[in-house]
Amino acid sequence: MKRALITGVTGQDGSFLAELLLEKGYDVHGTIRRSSVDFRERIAHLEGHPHFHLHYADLGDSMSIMQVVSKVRPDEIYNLAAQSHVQVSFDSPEFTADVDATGVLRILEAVRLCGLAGSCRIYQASTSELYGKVEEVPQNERTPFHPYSPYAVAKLYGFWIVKEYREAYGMYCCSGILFNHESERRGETFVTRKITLAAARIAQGKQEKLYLGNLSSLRDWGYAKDYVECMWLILQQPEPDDYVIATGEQHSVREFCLLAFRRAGIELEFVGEGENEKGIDKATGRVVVEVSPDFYRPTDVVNLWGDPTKAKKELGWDPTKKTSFEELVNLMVDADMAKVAVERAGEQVKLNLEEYLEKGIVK
Ligand code: NAP
Ligand code: F7E
Repeated sequence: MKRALITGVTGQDGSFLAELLLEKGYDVHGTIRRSSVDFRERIAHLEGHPHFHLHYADLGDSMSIMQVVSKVRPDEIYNLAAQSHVQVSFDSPEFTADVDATGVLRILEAVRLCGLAGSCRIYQASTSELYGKVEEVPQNERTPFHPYSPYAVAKLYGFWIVKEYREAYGMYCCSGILFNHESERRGETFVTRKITLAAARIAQGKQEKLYLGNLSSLRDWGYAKDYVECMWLILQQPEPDDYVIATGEQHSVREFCLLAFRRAGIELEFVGEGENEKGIDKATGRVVVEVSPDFYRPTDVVNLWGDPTKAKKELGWDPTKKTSFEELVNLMVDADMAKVAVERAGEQVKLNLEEYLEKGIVK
């Protein structure tokens, strides 16, 4: 039985990857961090599985990394742990550098010091943000990098140190340069999930308006569950290498909004420009989307579009046979419509109970 270690198992990708590896018969070990509130909802359904194990470790703490690597002695490590929010990286640049850059080095050194350099394969979660202020469109493995945020600069170090250890020590370590991938498990402050949750809340009368930043920003958005398959495929190749993983399609934030609100039952029309642009509910004339400069970034990446030709040819991974853009938007909105409906039902039960208690119907 192969042993895999996933750092960042509580995240969107970590949870999907853990499911995939368990299905493939792996013994799966994941790292978690201590927190004052226990927030592990993405992996709650896996806890108790006989081949799913959790260990405390922090990418900022070499000793904890050494400890978990020496204890698990994994055949494969998937390094997904990161401060992954680009906007937050402007507010916490040093923490982001420590975790997203030096953290990668800590993993590589732990593997070497534990004598696993010849046996343990390592996947590093690299990112399309490396292309940043893009130098060509679409972007492939040969496109020059131009990182454009503290997050991207930290991830650039991660990318290069992985390449360095591959060349210097012959280690099997690879980067997946993944373009944006989303899901019903996406963090609520990333733009796609922020939109699907707001569309569901507005449609069910629980929110008035959605405030967004740059509506014209372009992304190549795929489905996270499809993308974790590539992480595994990348580590199964005869030779270690780096791969772009993308759909090969590009859409704007505005387009994402239009589809999401439509799925929630609201037909939108955008009018105006720049900070004055508004999304109007065509049926009622009500403004439901507005622009707020609070969500503008000091430097923003606005033109990401991946070319997945190499992954298609060498990994046999074909994005045209995977979840389409519209299917992705729909599945995210459907999940949030259900989540909001459950929340509303819960609130109603609470109101009823309060009323019954007040009237003495229940004691
Ligand atoms: P995510 O949902 O934000 O998950 C990040 C994970 O990292 C969480 O489990 C988090 O733990 C953990 N983590 C954060 N800081 C840590 C630290 N100091 N030590 C240990 N663990 C730490 O991110 P994701 O979307 O799944 O992305 C996974 C990886 O792929 C990240 O490295 C991200 O940068 C990269 N990436 C993502 C995308 C994308 O579109 N999703 C694209 C390209 C690359 P807590 O739950 O305790 O916070
Ligand atoms: O922003 C614009 C924003 O935060 C996408 C991470 O997983 O993917 C993710 O990073 C775009 C940007 O993702 C809002 O300015 C407009 O241009 O959803 P996002 P991201 O920055 O692309 C990459 C590949 C990663 O590696 C990262 O880990 O949308 N945008 N209005 C907004 N973005 C947010 N968050 N909120 C807004 O209100």
